[in-house]
Amino acid sequence: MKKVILSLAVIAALGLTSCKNETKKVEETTTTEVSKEIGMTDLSFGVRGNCGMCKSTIEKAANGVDGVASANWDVDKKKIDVSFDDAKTDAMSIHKAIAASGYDTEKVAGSEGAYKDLPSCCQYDHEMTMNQK
Ligand SMILES: [Cu+2]
Repeated sequence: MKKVILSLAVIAALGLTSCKNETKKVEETTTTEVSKEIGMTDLSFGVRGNCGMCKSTIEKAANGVDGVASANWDVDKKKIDVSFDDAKTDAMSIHKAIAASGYDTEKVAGSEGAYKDLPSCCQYDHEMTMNQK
């Protein structure tokens, strides 16, 4: 009798596990569908800058654009990775926002006024190569 109860318990446990797995699969599918609906676009482009302070200024400028979900500027490569909702904004708006904060991008030259207001350590060389490997 004990054996029967034990095997019933095992079956119940297996049943629960498979239920959990199914639930997880459903959740994953839903998440994928949602992100497709939102239509996130990933973009990388060159942005000049020197240091960690530049990084926070550049990323703050990019994140300030409505529709930008994430922004990560690479200090060594002089390049930014942005993820944005293309229903809300476009690449050029992000270029312009970064340029307005004083930083050169591949497409838009940085605002000279904002550049002059940057801390001296952040006043990068305008000849700097962007998108370094
Ligand atoms: Cu800096």
